[in-house]
Amino acid sequence: MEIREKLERICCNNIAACTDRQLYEGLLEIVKEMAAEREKQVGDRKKKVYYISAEFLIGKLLSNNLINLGIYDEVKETLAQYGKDLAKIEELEPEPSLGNGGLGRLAACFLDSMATLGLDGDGIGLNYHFGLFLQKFENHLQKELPNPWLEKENWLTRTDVTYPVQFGGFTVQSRMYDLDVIGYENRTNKLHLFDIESVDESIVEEGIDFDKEDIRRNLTLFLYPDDSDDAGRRLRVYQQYFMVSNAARFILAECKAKGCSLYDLPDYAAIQINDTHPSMVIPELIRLLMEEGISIHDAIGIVSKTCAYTNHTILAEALERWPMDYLNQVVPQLMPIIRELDTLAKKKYPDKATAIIDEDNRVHMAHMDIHYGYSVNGVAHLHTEILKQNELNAFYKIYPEKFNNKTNGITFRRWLMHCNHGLSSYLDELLGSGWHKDAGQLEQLLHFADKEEVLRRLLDIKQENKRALADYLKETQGVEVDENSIFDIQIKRLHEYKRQQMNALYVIHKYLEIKKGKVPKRPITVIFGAKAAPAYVIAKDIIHLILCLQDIINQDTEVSPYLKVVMVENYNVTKAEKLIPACDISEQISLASKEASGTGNMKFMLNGALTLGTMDGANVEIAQLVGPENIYIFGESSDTVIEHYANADYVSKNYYEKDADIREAMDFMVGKEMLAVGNRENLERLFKELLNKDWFMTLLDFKSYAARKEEAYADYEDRMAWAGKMLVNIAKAGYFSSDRTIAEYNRDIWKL
Ligand code: 26Q
Repeated sequence: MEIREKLERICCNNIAACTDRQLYEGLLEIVKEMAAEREKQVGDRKKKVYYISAEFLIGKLLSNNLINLGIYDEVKETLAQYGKDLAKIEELEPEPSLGNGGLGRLAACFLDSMATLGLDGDGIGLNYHFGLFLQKFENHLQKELPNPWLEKENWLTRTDVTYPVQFGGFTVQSRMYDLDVIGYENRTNKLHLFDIESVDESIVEEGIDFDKEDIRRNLTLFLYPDDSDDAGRRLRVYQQYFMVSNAARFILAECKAKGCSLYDLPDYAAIQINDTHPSMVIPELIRLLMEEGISIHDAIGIVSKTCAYTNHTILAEALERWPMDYLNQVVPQLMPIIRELDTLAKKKYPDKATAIIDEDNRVHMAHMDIHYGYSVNGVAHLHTEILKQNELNAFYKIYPEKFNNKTNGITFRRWLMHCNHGLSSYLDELLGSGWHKDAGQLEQLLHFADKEEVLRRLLDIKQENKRALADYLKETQGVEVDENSIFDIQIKRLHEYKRQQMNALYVIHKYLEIKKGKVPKRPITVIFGAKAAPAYVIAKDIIHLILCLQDIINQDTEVSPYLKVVMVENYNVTKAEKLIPACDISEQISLASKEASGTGNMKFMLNGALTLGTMDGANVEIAQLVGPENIYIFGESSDTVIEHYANADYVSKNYYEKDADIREAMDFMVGKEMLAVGNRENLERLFKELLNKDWFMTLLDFKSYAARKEEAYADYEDRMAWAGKMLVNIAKAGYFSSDRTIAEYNRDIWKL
């Protein structure tokens, strides 16, 4: 049936009379139907991947699904004939925020790529009703509110799959909800989200407060932020066990349905454990296999050939180590198994560094994954090397064959075709559409490196995107930005290691320079977007600093024609889709060795922004691909940083005392202008933290950061040369397609 007919059918033959909401709900139905047809066509194969993750930051789905079904243009044009605007209809869709940041968004990109490559691979996670909190700014502070996304008509399909899940002292009943994952012109896979039947949204009080003990009602209300209070941590263990117990039962049921003997499980299932959040799937599977009459020894052997672990961080505080007390209370049935796994590991490898249960009676989830999984991967070349040589060195010595690298990637369907129609269709015009499925073909763009006409078009497209962003910011936040200024953007979760504070210090430095009469050649617009974990005090102080700066600078008529600061409220996937295509300079300024990979860096590059960054995470690979003249690298190397930590010899105060620029910018933070708009408590705490501790070495890299940024700003003035750099970045971005990443996972780990 033609799209027009389908639309007419759901609109009672009168598209023009339909409201945008009716059209939105109708499109939802059409997409679901078309997805189901594709599913039937494919059928099941023997082996399947189960990607288990506490987060799937999928973003809005309508537009992407239309693209992947190959009907986006047709729908858009048909609607336009009736005076309807697809963009307006898309705005009605609530954004599911089922993730914190990079790890969750990666899982979503991977689902898209698995389906697009035609691999049989499902995601398994939780159906958080409010996801991550919604961020508001009030009195220059972050305020958290619930973010409901489940409307009556939504993407989920309720299934008949339900299990009783046993915790210490009580049981909850689960139910599985399915969401279609539509590959680009290929198969449909599923994202299975488990919920509790007894969930109760009404227990949410003021803001995002609720009774953390009331597990029967709260289990799937919120996604836990990456840094949380103690009460929340226990709830997180409940969530994790609930997720993996359902996953394990579902996986075993699917395998049985295919006629698999449970001894052959590894031939039917590969389970990818996304960071340690789903690690309890290992003991849970062992437990379930034992219930089927398999010996513990055999069960361990089977599971060890089925599970593979991905590490996403080397920050010590993010490595999950659950106190035995928690586990005894929440999942007593797993404890004998975890103890046995620990005993076996200790017998073979007495080194304390590789123990599952440590001397403080904490269970190291990553250690369990490495001993009892068949693959351990990092997410960028440098990250994997640091895991092998430092963080997980004791394990690397035991199991060198388990370690491998899988440099992250992003789906070009969302991060170019959907978010940047201008650039995407121009690339089609120049190169054909082969790059949609084979991103390596973008390299052919290099043939046009000297074509003035092509370079001009790239600049024009960027300009249009900047104009669109300026309009959006005006509409949504009431701020005016100059579309002819340089758009310098840092958007990511707020964390000290990502060093938004360094960017803010530069803003102060620039402000003071302008005040002294040294005005920049071209105005600069510095854009931030970031959520801070509600319990992360310093992160919230940094937000406070940025919001105060925004106010002071934008109200200063001497400075605001040259410098503007915009902190975007409630940064999320939808906002990223508007910000990234409009960016000139992409800030990737983490302290070297701390950012496992980064994936925002890849999205910016693909959309023609130039990276200002440290040699960290995947920035290293970007630098290698584009060459030193097409990226702005600064700062100390990861080796030097690791040495500073080892020798404990970094003293931030020395940098403050030695350097007048640093001192001036730092002092401003707690000076009278700032205190006139901000809170003394927040600002002084941050100041002291940077002066006396500065664990992530902001002051160490500040001068080289500022110098490199000036260089980038100066280069920007040679528009054609800049466009040449943009072109190289776009052309070389193909390597960062998640299709490449997923093909490597399949080749080396899953072997479907
Ligand atoms: C842990 C314990 C208790 C509560 C929460 C957590 C928790 C939650 C989320 C720990 C970590 C996360 C998220 C981590 C994350 O997003 N890591 C990012 O993963 C990306 C994809 O691989 C990388 O590109 C980023 O470099 C990495 O920071």
